[in-house]
Amino acid sequence: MTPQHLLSTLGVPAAAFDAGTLEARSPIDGQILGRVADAGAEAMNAAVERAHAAFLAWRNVPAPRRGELVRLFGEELRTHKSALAALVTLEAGKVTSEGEGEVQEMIDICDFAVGLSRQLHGLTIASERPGHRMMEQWHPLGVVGVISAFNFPVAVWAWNAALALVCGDSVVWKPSEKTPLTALATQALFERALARFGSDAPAHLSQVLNGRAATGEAMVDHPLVALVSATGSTRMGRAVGPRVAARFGRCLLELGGNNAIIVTPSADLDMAVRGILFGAYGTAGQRCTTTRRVIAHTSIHDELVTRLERARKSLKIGDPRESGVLVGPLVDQAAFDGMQKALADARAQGGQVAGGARVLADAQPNAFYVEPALVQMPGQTAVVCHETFAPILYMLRYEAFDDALALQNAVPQGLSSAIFTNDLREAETFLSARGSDCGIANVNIGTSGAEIGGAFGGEKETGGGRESGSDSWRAYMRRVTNTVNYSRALPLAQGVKFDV
Ligand code: UN1
Repeated sequence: MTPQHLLSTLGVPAAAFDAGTLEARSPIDGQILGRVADAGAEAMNAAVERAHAAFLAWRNVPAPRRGELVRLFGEELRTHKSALAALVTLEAGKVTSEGEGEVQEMIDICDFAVGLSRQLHGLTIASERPGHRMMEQWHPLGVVGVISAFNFPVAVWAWNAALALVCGDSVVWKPSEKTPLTALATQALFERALARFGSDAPAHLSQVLNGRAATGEAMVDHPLVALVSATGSTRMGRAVGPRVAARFGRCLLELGGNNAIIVTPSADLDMAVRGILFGAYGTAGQRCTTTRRVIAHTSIHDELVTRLERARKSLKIGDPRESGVLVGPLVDQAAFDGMQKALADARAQGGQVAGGARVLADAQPNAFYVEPALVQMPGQTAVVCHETFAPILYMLRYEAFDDALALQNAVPQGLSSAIFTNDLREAETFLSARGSDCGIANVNIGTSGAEIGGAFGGEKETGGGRESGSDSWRAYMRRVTNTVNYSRALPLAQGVKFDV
């Protein structure tokens, strides 16, 4: 199906993607898929004001009823899963099953949010004063601004929007400049759900504004945006975080990762090899959870390298729509240049590089396909500590388990981590307070491909935010502590006397 056909199947009017200064290109072949308008700061400011008006009405709609809207949206996603997934593949270059997995992740978070819409619980708290009761309530927060990245062009928005909507917030979305069309399609599906929902949903409950930096900056700076939830590079987070803090807004940051897998002597190597391959080379190394480092015990290091090398060379690279292809293209030339620079740095820092070359350049001169790279490093040098958004796996060795833990934690990022071991002591130590310092720590599975039920995010330069499952919803609400006095006296707390 052509991109135009997919977009119209998904309900996007042609006028939305056939004019404008932002070009959407397919990483598959460099073809222009469509052109969209760059909204700009003024349009963003107006959208935030409309969103705030929507919030003022939506916060009064009972939460379970708000959940009904998200349920209807989940139905639209189920109906149009393959079309939206195909568009994700075209615009982000993901292989078909990963495109479908991404839409499934949206459906999953909708289901989660529907249940949550009846569970936005607060606590009751024992008061120290007689005849008093304390409790806390969670109330809608306001306008939630979402900044998303090209690599999960729709699922990460859905994590935020599904929760925000049941929490009683309105949503304004600034998608990646590289993936404006999947955003328009998602919005069109949301509007279908809105049309079926009924008149108690206010206009402008969820809006999408494509654009360049100025569009996003206006959102970041707008005092009516109560929460900015931003996914992307640490560089982007460093720009966004302080600006939101300067106006005392809330930020939820999900930034870079530098995720490692420790492989110990007792590990099931067949499983470890599979986990590492998907983690390192799946999505062409373009997930924030991608496995970027393996820390292998000296006794199994060489065997692991041999097995990984054999498997790496057999991975089918190419058009992500073709069956059997596991590694699609890099998103653009800048990603390719970044990868080549990292490999040159790795060589200069003593690394032994296998793979990494551009392939299919004759057939696809405007696209960037690469052989995934495996790099044996003499130690955790500067390039290993840096997140390069490409399929490069650095191999490191360790002798003592504590050294493996130290290496795992000695990078600036703290998103995901894993250990392959059959030794209970090692596994539990890895998960303990003195183990992995990441937001995600796994045993005998890889670093990527998290389910939506858990809280997703990480520490240090990853930004500290938590999205998706568990109690991440609390970031989208404001907490109010209530003390109710049902006695006839007015005692003060802490025994303070103020008798008049
Ligand atoms: C991201 O790369 O920004 O855990 C999100 C995973 C996916 C989400 C990744 N569920 O790999």
